[in-house]
Amino acid sequence: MSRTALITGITGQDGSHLAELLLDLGYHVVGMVRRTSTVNFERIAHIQERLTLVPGDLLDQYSLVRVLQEHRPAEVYNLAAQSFVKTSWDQPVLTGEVTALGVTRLLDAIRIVDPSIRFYQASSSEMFGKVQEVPQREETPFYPRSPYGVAKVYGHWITVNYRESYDLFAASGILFNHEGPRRGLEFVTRKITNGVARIKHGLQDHIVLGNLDARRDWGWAPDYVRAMWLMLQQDAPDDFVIATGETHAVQEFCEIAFGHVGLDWRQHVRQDPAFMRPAEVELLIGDASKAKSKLGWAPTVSFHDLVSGMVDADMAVVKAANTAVTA
Ligand code: NAP
Ligand code: F7E
Repeated sequence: MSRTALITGITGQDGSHLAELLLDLGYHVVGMVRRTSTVNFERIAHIQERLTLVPGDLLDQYSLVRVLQEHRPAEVYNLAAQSFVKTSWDQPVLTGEVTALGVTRLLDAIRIVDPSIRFYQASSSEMFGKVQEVPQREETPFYPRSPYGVAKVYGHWITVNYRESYDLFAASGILFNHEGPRRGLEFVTRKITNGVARIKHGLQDHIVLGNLDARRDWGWAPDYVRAMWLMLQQDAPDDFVIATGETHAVQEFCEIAFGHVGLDWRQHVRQDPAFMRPAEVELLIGDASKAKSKLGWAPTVSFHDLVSGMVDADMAVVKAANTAVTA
């Protein structure tokens, strides 16, 4: 019989990639989805028939207990979160409830229903915030710079605490930014590549961004979900940094993205303080040596190919939508 894995946040970028990977590996994949007034299954539509989708919410403790009791997963991947950093200043309490306390609700449900479940927590490089060391590794002290970052620090430490208190197999992946064509349109990479495609197709003239100097360690999302799975296949639970080891400024992303379709970014990018953050994370660059040596993990896509691949994907999406409208 195939192993059952539960994914929270299956409708998100990472959830959809992880579901594909686990299906390929022969898992029975259960995805927890929250109630919405319109269906938002775009990222999993192509695999929906192979998934078991069940209702539940990280805000609702009993729904988590019920999902575990009914579906008896061997592995739980907690990817659900209020994940947009900028929104975490507008909704700090909700961010704390979902992104921080939601982890405790799920861990406690596991402790009660079946403590042999293997648990993955989606921790984040945003925990490093105002970085205390360059590059950042598992031992680098945290200094979060947003309510989101603070919530992720809580989620990370409650995962460590449940591992040490109850001997749970609870692993925390400290993942640096990872992107792809399924990235939400509000994040800077997709905002740029979608904007490039729309400008190239004559649908708009420019995009408006915030801080162009911020530097991130951007990787390819499918590589990163593979690391999540690897963490739960080890003999013992542990924490791992997952990153490319390269850092690039938002401006460099713009240069490559616009340049890829023959445009000069300086003619199409404007800045507005509305997109600046009350406190910024200026520099992130990760050291994934531990993941390389213990998990055998390495990134497969270069920064240039990541950017150009996202532009190509958005060019195709905009072209298809444009053709449908004008047909
Ligand atoms: P995403 O695209 O924003 O997806 C977030 C998911 O969480 C969505 O499926 C969303 O459901 C779900 N969700 C939100 N609130 C919920 C609630 N109260 N109960 C149940 N589900 C809820 O995020 P992502 O980029 O895939 O990231 C996955 C995880 O990794 C997140 O925890 C994120 O914070 C973390 N992370 C991401 C990165 C990155 O670069 N992508 C890096 C480090 C860590 P709806 O579709 O209904 O909104
Ligand atoms: O911002 C700057 C912005 O929103 C990246 C999440 O997945 O990765 C993500 O968080 C940088 C920041 O991602 C705009 O100020 C400039 O410095 O794409 P982002 P993020 O905040 O790094 C981490 C690892 C996570 O865990 C999160 O869940 O780009 N920036 N101009 C802009 N950012 C946005 N969104 N929009 C702009 O117009």
